[in-house]
Amino acid sequence: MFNLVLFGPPGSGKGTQSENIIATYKLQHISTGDLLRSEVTNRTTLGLEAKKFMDQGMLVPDEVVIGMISSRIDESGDARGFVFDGFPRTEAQALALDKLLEFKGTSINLVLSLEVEEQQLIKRLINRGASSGRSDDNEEVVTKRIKEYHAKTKPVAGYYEHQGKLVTVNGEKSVEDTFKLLSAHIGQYIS
Ligand code: B4P
Repeated sequence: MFNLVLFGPPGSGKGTQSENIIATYKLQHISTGDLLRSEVTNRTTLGLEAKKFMDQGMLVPDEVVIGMISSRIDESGDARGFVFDGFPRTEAQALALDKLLEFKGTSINLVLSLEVEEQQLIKRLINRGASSGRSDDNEEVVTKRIKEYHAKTKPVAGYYEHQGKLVTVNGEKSVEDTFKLLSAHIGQYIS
């Protein structure tokens, strides 16, 4: 199996690049953002709880997200590998993911961290908010999401750097050029 974490701040292109990666390398996509938005749309108990945090630009509590990921991995059957998009976002989530994968006899192979300058992130997310109507893509909430990223998510990069798995990639190029940069690293593991 090949397991990849796509890491980076809100708006760095994790979701965008995941689409290209899963199509090219036939991996399963696990996006906590998409899973949470689906729970919100279906008005489940989990979704109604998560919405309160998402609308304020805060991370959803670890226990909620970890439980959701555990079920998603269990449902995956015989996967060639996973792309984890937007997960883990805290050190507690990173530890839980290592344990869940160990239980399946596998582990994270590579963490690709998309680097994008802050003003560019804000611009991209506000642009998306204007067309998608996503409740967490307005200037006030985006600023909070970036603050939450620096406080809770950025330290996760250190966790993987310590394991020798972290590689940083320039995420400011076009979608196509960024994909080429990511592929150069993924291609060292699978074709
Ligand atoms: P997510 O849904 O994970 O996503 P994101 O951070 O908004 O953005 P992403 O990096 O995927 O950017 P995208 O490709 O879409 O999180 C939303 C919320 O869910 C969080 O704030 C949190 O509340 C909650 N949540 C999710 N996971 C959680 C977890 N594990 N624990 C706790 N809470 C969790 O790109 C953004 C925009 O940029 C798009 O419009 C795209 O078209 C554009 N773009 C992308 N690449 C570009 C490029 N190269 N050039 C120009 N524009 C580009």
